[in-house]
Amino acid sequence: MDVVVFGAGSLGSLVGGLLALEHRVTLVGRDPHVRRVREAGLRMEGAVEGIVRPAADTAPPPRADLAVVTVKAFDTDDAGRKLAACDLDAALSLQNGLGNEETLAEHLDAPVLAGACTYGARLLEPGRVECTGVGEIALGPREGGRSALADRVGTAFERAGLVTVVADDMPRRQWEKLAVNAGINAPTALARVPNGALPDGPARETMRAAAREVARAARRRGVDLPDETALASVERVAGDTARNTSSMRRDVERGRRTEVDRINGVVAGDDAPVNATLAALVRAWERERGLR
Ligand code: KPL
Repeated sequence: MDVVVFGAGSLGSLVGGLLALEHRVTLVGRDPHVRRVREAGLRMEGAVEGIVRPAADTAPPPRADLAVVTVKAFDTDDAGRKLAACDLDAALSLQNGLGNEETLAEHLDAPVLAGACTYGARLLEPGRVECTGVGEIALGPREGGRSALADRVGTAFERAGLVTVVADDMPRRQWEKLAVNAGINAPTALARVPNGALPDGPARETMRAAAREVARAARRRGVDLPDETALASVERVAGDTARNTSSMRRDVERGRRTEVDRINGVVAGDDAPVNATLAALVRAWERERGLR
């Protein structure tokens, strides 16, 4: 399969590197990372080890069977515009937050699958990515149900050794992941603590309340996500990724814009005071630094 991975950050590089074990992959990202990958290959370390030599560029190739989109949520529109120039059979979003598939579908003629990824990744330096945790990739039609395309993409991912579930309930899974990200990302970014500081620390109730509000917002939209499922999930992930720096904390520490609009911001207007407060605080930080 010819795969273009659009967004060679930490997760995109890891997923692209793993796919390159079996498929023809082009990583699209920024220099100096893509230049280094082109010149010396991509070194994977940690839970997965090896060097692979995918193609690497700053723009997508003219054609691919599949585009895997891994850019930050606020760059999805731009990714869709750039990928529109590429002749694609399908696209898959492996991004944080809700609404990315719809944004991509506005630009692409190809069907867009939804995905949720729990692999942990860290870019160590240009050309080097660390796998900080082997997770799982769930993928399927964005409206739920099954499709031959999702089965085909799932098989291609499995052939490359990625732990993959082809799911018929992607909307529910995405809301559950939203509950996890809403509970973990902004609190760890604001307090500058690792994920594991939340479950037994002073921000435990903030984490739980944010996840509970997301579950309630999901149910209002007809998605069956009980409070208990969202709470169990946010506590499990915070524990499983205890030593991790959340992606939002990393963005804040690097002085970069965050994905708060597509995470806490999605439910902030939904009678969700904890998410509204978290979103307002992170947005205030972004505004102060001229990032929005
Ligand atoms: O997805 C994550 C993120 O940081 O964006 C979690 C699951 C919270 C792991 O850090």
